[in-house]
Amino acid sequence: MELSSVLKGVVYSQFGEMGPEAYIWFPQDGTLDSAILGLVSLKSITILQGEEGQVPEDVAVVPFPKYRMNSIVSFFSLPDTEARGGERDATLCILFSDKFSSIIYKHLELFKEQMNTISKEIVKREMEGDLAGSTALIQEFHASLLENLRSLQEAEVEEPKKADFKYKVIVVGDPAVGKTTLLLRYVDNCFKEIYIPTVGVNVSTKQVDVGTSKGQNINVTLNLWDLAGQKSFLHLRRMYLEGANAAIIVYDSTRSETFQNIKSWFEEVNSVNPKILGYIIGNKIDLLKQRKVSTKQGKTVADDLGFKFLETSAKTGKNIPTLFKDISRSILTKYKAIGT
Ligand code: G3D
Ligand code: MG
Repeated sequence: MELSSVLKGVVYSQFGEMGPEAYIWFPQDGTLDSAILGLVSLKSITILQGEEGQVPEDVAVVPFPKYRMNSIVSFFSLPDTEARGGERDATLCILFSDKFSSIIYKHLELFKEQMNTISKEIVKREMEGDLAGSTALIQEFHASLLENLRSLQEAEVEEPKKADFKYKVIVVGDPAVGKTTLLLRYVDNCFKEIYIPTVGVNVSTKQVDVGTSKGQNINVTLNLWDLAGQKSFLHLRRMYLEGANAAIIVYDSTRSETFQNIKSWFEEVNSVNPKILGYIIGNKIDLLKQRKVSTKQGKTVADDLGFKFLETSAKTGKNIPTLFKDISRSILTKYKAIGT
């Protein structure tokens, strides 16, 4: 696979006199045209300034659906004696094809570290007024990202496990509860994600070794369906839900309204796919102090609906392997008898 189809570019933007502008970018072959560059700088810097003037510590994942791209943005400030507060906002943005969003989620920490290093280097160059130095830096960063992706890809294609059974698992829930993070951070081969634009769905795969039965090792492949973007669920309901072997309904344990909406998600799923094997997942349990929904409340609702219940953190990975293992085992028990 051409890795340039995965990596779309690197853009360094500043909040200049005229507002956000792309300052240095790579590649320079015209694939990043002025419309894309304008949008990238505007959106990344606007997000930065949405945080009440605080520079967010972390990086953010920012989608550009119009260009079928997804990005990681890291924020930093440039010393500027003429600017208010003596600082100017800047962002560094890595653009990926959104077919490969799982690369972002799976390797977020790695990219984050590299972006922090590069932005520090940019600040140094800027203080010296070394524009050529910053330009070379962005270009080198782009090249090193390609190199990085190559090694990640090589590491992933080794030893594909033999999958004995394949199943479709759908994930639903309110926006921002952590569906995509939960699925993509623990995906097996992030170079193999499939995007179905007509439905606005990302399908990633997860292979689960469920142990041995009658002396034979059994592997299960889960095709995990995740809604991309904010497309209206109503329009794609049937295609999304049909043929699913299991459904995961996710809520955010720090936001009660996402918990209250479980019932309506359940009804959506149930209307097309009654008696489906289902899970209610209370996510973000790493945010101890912000918790609004108790384990007991979650369990009670799941019991009422006849779904299984687990609490997870897509951030720390807590209970995610357990979830996938349990889904695989339960699906096997439910469907194996009637073939696949
Ligand atoms: P969605 O696909 O359900 O819309 P996302 O949700 O996976 O895009 O996640 C929304 C935000 O919640 C993301 O933060 C993500 O990092 C964060 N998140 C997801 N799961 C967890 C978790 O278990 N713990 C914590 N602390 N955060 C989580 P950003 O800031 O990128 O929007
Ligand atoms: Mg999502």
